[in-house]
Amino acid sequence: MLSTIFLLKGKNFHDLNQLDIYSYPEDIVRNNNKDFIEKIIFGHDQGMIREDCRSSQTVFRNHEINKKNQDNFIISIPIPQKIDENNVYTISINSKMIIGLIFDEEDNPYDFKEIFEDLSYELINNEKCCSFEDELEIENLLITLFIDLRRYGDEILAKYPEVSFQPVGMFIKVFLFGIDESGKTSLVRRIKTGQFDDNFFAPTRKFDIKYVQKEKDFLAFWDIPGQISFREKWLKGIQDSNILVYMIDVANQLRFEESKQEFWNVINEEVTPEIPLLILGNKIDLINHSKDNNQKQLTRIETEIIDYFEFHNLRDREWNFLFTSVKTNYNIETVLNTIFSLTSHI
Ligand SMILES: Nc1nc2c(ncn2[C@@H]2O[C@H](COP(=O)(O)OP(=O)(O)O)[C@@H](O)[C@H]2O)c(=O)[nH]1
Ligand SMILES: [Mg+2]
Repeated sequence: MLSTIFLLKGKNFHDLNQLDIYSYPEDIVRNNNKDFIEKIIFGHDQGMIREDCRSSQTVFRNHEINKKNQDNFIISIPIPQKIDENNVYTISINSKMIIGLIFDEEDNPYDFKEIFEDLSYELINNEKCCSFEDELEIENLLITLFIDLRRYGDEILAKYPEVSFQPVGMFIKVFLFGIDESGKTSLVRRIKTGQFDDNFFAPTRKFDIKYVQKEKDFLAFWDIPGQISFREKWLKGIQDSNILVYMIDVANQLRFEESKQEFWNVINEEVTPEIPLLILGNKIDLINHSKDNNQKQLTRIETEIIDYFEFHNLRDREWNFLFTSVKTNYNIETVLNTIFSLTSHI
């Protein structure tokens, strides 16, 4: 599985201190030493894999720059390298920048050759989504590439070859959305690890795709970050989802209006009504209810929420509502069962 994407950019590749390094979602500077970066640059310089060289005097040639066509970025053939435990696959752009992928050890980078070349070319030259001058643009480029490559790896490479040998269960892509603080990241964590932590800090800036295996079936949770700048990219991911899961913090009525807007913005963007929807009213533990009228009260709140959010305006889409508490584990197993039953046709 693709674990990290990075970009190296610098006027002078001799001087690692002057190199701008971007990476997602792991910080490669923290996890790897200077050696790692040097080996990557050396690999490109020589056009071959050289594991043993640690020379800091390697020259990064500019032979690929096409002076006549400054507009088009020239993308080199990807170079695979095994550096320490890392399975690295890199392309250079105009011989001035390097974009690299780090895979798990068992992956074969050649499986990604065409898609890596094509996507990079498409984004950089056809869509011209990045001039490499602006940090946010670079970050967005890396995120887009990461998401698309990872999806390719998970859905095309991982899914199909295995089927013929050992039939696996379903691969379900869950598109999880809702305003921040509703408990999305906590839910995925609860499902994955069984844990809940009030003080768990989940950065919202970075995208998050978490994989959960339930017996033979495989769930990929796309937990969308709230930041406006990343949203567009994420919304592209809706189209091939198998189920949408929308989460509301039922204890925070002050944000109901905002949450409702978020819901309809996403739903109106999403044009395929075949994708079922599961609505979760989370943090039900925070709403006081006496034991006696528990069920009655829940039904009343459910009706109020459905009215307020106008879920009855959902026309053709199959949908379901559940109260949850990620904190007390209330209905979490039911969430999984409902996801399976709503997607059982795939
Ligand atoms: N009381 C209560 N708190 C919750 C529940 N689920 C999540 N939280 C808390 O709500 C906050 C936001 O959760 P988080 O998962 O980061 O929300 P996200 O922004 O939607 O991903 C965190 O402090 C969680 O501990 C729940 O069911 N009950
Ligand atoms: Mg979150």
